[in-house]
Formats: sequence, C-alpha cells, structure tokens
Amino acid sequence: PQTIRLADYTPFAWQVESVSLTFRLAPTATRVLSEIRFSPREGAQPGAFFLHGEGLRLIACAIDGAAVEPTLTDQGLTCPVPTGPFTFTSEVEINPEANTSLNGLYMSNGMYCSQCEAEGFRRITYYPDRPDVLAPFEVRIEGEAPVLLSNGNPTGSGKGWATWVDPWPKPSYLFALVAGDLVAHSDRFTTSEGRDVALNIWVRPGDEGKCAYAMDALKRSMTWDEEVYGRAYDLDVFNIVAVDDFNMGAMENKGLNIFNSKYVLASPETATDRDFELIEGIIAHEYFHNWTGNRITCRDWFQLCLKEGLTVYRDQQFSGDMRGHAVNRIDNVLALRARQFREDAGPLAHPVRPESYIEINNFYTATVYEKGAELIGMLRALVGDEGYAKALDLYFTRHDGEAATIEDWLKVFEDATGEDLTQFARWYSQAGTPTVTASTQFDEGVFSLTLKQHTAPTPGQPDKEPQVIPVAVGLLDSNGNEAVPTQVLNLNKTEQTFDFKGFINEPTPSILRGFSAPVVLEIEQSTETRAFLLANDTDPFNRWEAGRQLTRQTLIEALDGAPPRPELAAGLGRVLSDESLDPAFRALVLSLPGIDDIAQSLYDAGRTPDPTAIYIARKGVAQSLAAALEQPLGQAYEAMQTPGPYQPTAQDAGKRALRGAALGFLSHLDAGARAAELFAASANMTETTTALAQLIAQGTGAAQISAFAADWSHDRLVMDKWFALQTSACPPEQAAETARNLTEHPDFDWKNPNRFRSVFGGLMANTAGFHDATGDAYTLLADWLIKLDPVNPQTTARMTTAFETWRRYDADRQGMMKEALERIKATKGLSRDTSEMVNRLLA
Ligand code: B3K
Ligand code: ZN
Repeated sequence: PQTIRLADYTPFAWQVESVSLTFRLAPTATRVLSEIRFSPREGAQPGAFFLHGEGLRLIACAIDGAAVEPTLTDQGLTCPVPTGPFTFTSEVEINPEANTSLNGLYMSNGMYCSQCEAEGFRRITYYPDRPDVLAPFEVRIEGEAPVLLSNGNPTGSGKGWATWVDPWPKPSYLFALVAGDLVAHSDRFTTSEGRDVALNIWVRPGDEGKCAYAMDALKRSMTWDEEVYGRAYDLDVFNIVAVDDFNMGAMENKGLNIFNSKYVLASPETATDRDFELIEGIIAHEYFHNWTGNRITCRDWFQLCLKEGLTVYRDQQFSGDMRGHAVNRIDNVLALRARQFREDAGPLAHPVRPESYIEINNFYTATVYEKGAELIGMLRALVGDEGYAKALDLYFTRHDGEAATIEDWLKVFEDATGEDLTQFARWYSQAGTPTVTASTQFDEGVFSLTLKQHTAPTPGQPDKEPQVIPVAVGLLDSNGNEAVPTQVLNLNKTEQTFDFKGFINEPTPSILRGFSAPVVLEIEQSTETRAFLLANDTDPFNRWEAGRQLTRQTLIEALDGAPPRPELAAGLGRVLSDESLDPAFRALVLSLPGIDDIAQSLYDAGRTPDPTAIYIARKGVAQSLAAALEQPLGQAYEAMQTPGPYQPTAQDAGKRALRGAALGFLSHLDAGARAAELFAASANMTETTTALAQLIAQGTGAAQISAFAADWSHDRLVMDKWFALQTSACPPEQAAETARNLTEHPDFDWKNPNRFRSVFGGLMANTAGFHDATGDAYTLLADWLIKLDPVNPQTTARMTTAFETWRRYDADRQGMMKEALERIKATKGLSRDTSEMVNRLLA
C-alpha cells in the first residue's frame, strides 16, 4: 500500500465549476449519473486527468457528449481531455445493500445513507475526491422512499423524486444523501441576518418523541455561534438525520448532518445524563463545522486538525458556557489524558498535523481532535482574548470559501496580533507529551520557580526541540489566600527560572492552573502541600488536580502495601461535605484514577504495572475510604436526591453524579443493598445504569441484568448500554467470559458498530479484565477483529487501539498481545486500515 506524504502535495490542475448528480435508487443497483464542468486552473500544469473511483461499475462516460473509453484501475480512471473547459459525464452502478463498510452510499434498516469523509465519495461516482476541489452541487434523487434528502436547499419534489441545490462550493467529502421512511421533528430559527431557517431532525417513525433535547441544543448552538463568533447559518434548511449504523459519532455534511442515533435520541427513561451532555456537545460540534470545516475547509487531509481541533475547541467553549467551565475543563482533561496522553506515550504517537499516512481514516484521533483543541487554547492564552477574536475574524474574512492550511491559520494570528509563532508551530509537528518538571527555591524573600521541559522520543522523531508552553501560575499564602494571582509564564527554552519578589513567608505555588498546556507536570510536593491545595486552591482545576495527585499517590502506595494516608480521607471528606462547592465538582474530586491511569504512572516511573494488582489495591483504597467517610457519604447519598420529574440540566446531573460517586463507595460496605434499592425505584436511565453498574461490579446483579433486558429488549440504544455495562463493570476475572457469552446473545448484531463497540469497547475499558493474566480477552478480541475486518475495516482498525499499551506490561502479557497482533497482521486479505494500524502497533 502507498504512503501518502504531506511533502508531496500538488494542487489539482482543474477547477470544478459545477456538479450535477442524478441518483436512481435501488438497493442492489443504484445508478449515479454525473455531469461535471471542468476548466483548467490558471497557472497549473495539467498532468494526466485522473478521477478517483472505487467499487464502481462504469456504464458509460463521455467528454462534451462524445463517448470516451478511459483507462480504469481499482483506484479510478484516466482519460485524455481537451485543453480548454469541458464537461465530463458518466453513469455508474453501485450496490448500497452490499456496502457493510458504512463508507460511501449504504443501507441501514432499509434507509439509504451516505458517509463520504474522508474518501467515501469515490465509492459513489468518479470525481476528484480531494478536499481542495470545491464546487456547487445540484442533486436529483429518484426513489420510492417518502423522504429524499441531500445538501443545500430543496428546489422541487414530486412523487418519487426530489431536487436539491447547494449554492456553497464544497468538497466532495461534505456531500450527503439520505432516503427513507423518516419523520421529522421540526422547528424554525431566525438568524441574526434575518434568514428564516427550517430545522428538521429526521428519525424513524416512533422516535420523534426523542428529539426535543437535540433540537434545543441545535438552537442554542446557532445562537451561540452568532453571539460568540459572529457566525450565522447560511441556508434555508438545516437537516439532521439519525441513523443506527454509523462508524463514528456524527458527520457535518453541508446542511444535512448525519448522526449516529445514539447522539440524537434521548428521553429521561432511555438516556443518561452523560448521553444528554454528549448530544448537546456533538450537535454543537457538527453545527459549528458549518463555518470551521465547511465554509473554510482543509487543503489536504494532513490539515485535518485545522477543522477538527478548532471545532472541538469551539464545542468545548460552548459546553463550558452551557454547563460550567470548571467541571467541563476537568472532564476534558480527564478525556485528554485517558486517550491522547495514552496515544502519545505509545507506538501510535503522531503529530497533531501528521506528515504521512496510509489510510487517512486512521488519523481521526485524540491527537488530531483533542490535542488539536488544546493548541487553540494555548494560542489564545498567548495572544489574549482580544487577539484571539481579531485573529478569528481575520480567518473568516480571509479564507471563507477556501481550503486552507495550518500555515494559513498561524499567519492569521501573526497578522492580527503581531506575534511571531515560529516556535509555536512546533506543537503541530512534534509528537509526544512534553514533561514539565518544576522545582522551587525560597531565598531572601525571593521565590524562584524553575521549569524544565523534555519530550521523549516518539516513532520517527528521536530528538525534540523545546516548545513554547504557557504555564499559568498563582501563589498562595499560608492562609490559602492568593498572594500572586494567576499569571501565564511562557516557557520556551529547555530550562527557565522565574522569580517572584517581596515575600516574608514562602508561598505555595499552584502550577499549570486550568491545565494551561497539554503537558505532564512533575513536581515534588509533600502530602501536606497537596492536602493544602485540595483545601485552598482558588483555581478549581488545580484544586481537583491536588486531590487527584493525592489519590494517585495513595493508590501507588497501596500497591506496595501501605494503608491510605489519613490526609486523603480528611481532604476528600471536607470537599464531600462542602456545600459551597458544585456537586459535580465534588463528584469529580471523589472519583479515583482508573487502572489505566495508574498503570501509565507506574510505567513512567520505571515500573512494570500489573493491572490485576492495581485493581485489588484500588478496591482496597475505595473500601477504606468508604469506611472512613461512611457517615458523610451516606449523608450526601440522601441529600443529592433529585425529586420531581427528571431534568437533564447540569445542576441535577451534578447532584446525580455526586450521589452516584457516594453510591460507588458505599456499595463496598453494604454489599450492594443501596444499589439494589435504587435500581428498583429508579425512573430514569442515569440512576438505573449507575445502580446496575455497582451491582455488576459487586457480582450480585444477575436478577437486575435480566430485569433490565426484559424491560428494554425493544430499544437498541438502551440494549447497547446493557451489553456495555456487563463487559465494562464486571469483576475482571469474568470479563472475557462475559464478553464471549454476550457475543452468543441473539441480539449481538456484530455488524452494527454501536453493538460491537458496546461489547468490545466495554471489555477494553475494563482494564484489569482486558489484561487478565490468562490472555483470554486478547484472544477473544483478536478473533473478533479478524472477523469484522472484511465487513467493516474502519471500526476494526479503530479497535486495534485496545493493544496500544502492550509494551507497558510484563513479558507474558506482552508476548500474548504481540501474538494477537501478529495473528491479525497475518490474516489474508487484511484491509489497508487494519494493516496500517497493526504494523504501527508492532513497529
Ligand atoms: N468529520 C467527522 C468525522 C469523519 C470521520 C471519518 N472517518 C465528524 C466530526 O469530526 O465532526
Ligand atoms: Zn469534527
């Protein structure tokens, strides 16, 4: 397979003036007719004329009406073309029903649906399927389905047909088509520019009662983007479609977003607080892409973070505004550490802007998305809020309608603010998480903070240059008052010392406030200092972080047989009972670091982690904390009830989160009694799943597992939870067996990505279970990935990341994981997607 390199980029030699498509839908033989106007691009050197096309049956094609016989390969066609403008027409046949990859045009429960990003459009028709070719599209759909949708504005419809015109030039990856028996939950929105927009969320009949929350989130997103970024919507309709078979979360197709149904459909009975939060965030994310992604797109796929990092940053800002910034930031950092730091520390590490790939779908990663968003936050910290606003305005005016690059993006910041971002650009090209080591000195009233940075080698990058790292620092006096309020230190050398003068007593530093940079901070701190910061830090992120450090230290000491230090229970107890603190924040302080987190910490400290031992130690710590805090935990459990009808608000969700955290501890003392009671009484999915997870973890949930299935067997999304809870929450020694049994369940529809991910994503999340010393889970997952690969390469490739930490572990586990990966690698006919992943994992 061919390696694609950023350095090899060349523009396409033709401009596409217009595209006109006709679809004659039929499940196994859809005809696609295209008429594409090309004209030579000024100054471009026309090489051979090549159009992408994969899995297409070419019926006929012509140039300016005269039939041509192109040269066909499995990647596309070439043919001689005139030197001036010309029209290329073609007719191809495709088979949506046979398309299980969910890439291109496919069928899901009788509905036609498309997914074109990154390179799916070439499975629909012959086209220059690259993001830097933008064109206006006209689409005519002929089919029996009552609802026929494409991008842009509707221009006509009749029995068996509909036409759509999208006036905004777009790359082919934003094309979409949906046809099916759908019903709409509709609303309207008037933009700040006075445009009256019809909003529709299209779902299968019966689901229309579960769209209100998504619709509300959409309207709030539209308002927010007008108010905060000055960006209004630009078409007369905005359609969202929910589909059950989808490889990822959602897709921002112009005017026709397509969503995994799990990120649209919600009711109190079926969706958890977390689901509501994700729906809000993902609806916003896809909507925000209309400007950051669609109006300004990427020149090539190496620039993916240009749209994804920025759009994640925007959806995080939005969620913070909706739900509170402190808790939102902690949640985002937890996710960043769990997924992106893990990626950066292993064989799949790559820069935010990668320089080569074999299959681009393998680069829709936490690094491109979440680290990409962190880079935007750092840029903002460097140029200030005003500079950021100016730069964004310039970005939108300068590049609207274009396919841009990271260089364009940084130039906009330089031009708007006068900053030199040469060194900052390293964040886009250097992989790996920098470690910042802090040490302090106090001498004659001067407090000195020395910061050193180091980034370990990553694949293909043995040596790293120093990066510019904004480190937000505040100093506290001995009463916990702010002696020096937060200021941002720009660490841009390997080592720098910053002096603060005029102290009588030594202050306590609070470093990397708000997690101002995606780095690992190392600082030697006593347990007392951490307890002091947990009690007093005025920065909520660092207050939480101090608690986190304490619990992490306690867990690691417990592995070596030490009982928890009394400071921990005392500190957590104070936070737990502090009614001035947001319950959601208190819940986060009480949540113990996961096994994967501890395993990485041990590995970083030069030790070989044993997931089973960590599981046991973690359980022991939870038990002793529960015993020490039984009374306040019991009180919180009672006090955090949310009487009355369920509301998916951040306030109520926070109470339920704290109540759930308390339940998690208390279940160690009451053998699941409270959880069983809660399960029986619960009228919402949040409490039901919280209770069920505890019962499963205690190994006492058999009756409730059956009851849940009896209640919900008719609801796919709820049953996904049922599958996932069992593999993720069960005692580790039962995990592989539980997963194997579930694969034999009649409802284990393994070709449905949500269902497959429920069972195996759950198994991966059960760290001690996945890494159980028998190696059963490794074998089981490898067997299923080998089975899934020919059906759905994208989902298979993504799930190979279960093995990305294999080098952390002992020789036995390493051997077994390596064998699993080698077995996948040796599979005949393995997809390009999965083969790239296993090769990188093994390299
Ligand atoms: N842009 C899409 C992701 C496409 C993934 C292709 N494998 C969704 C999003 O980031 O909003
Ligand atoms: Zn996105």
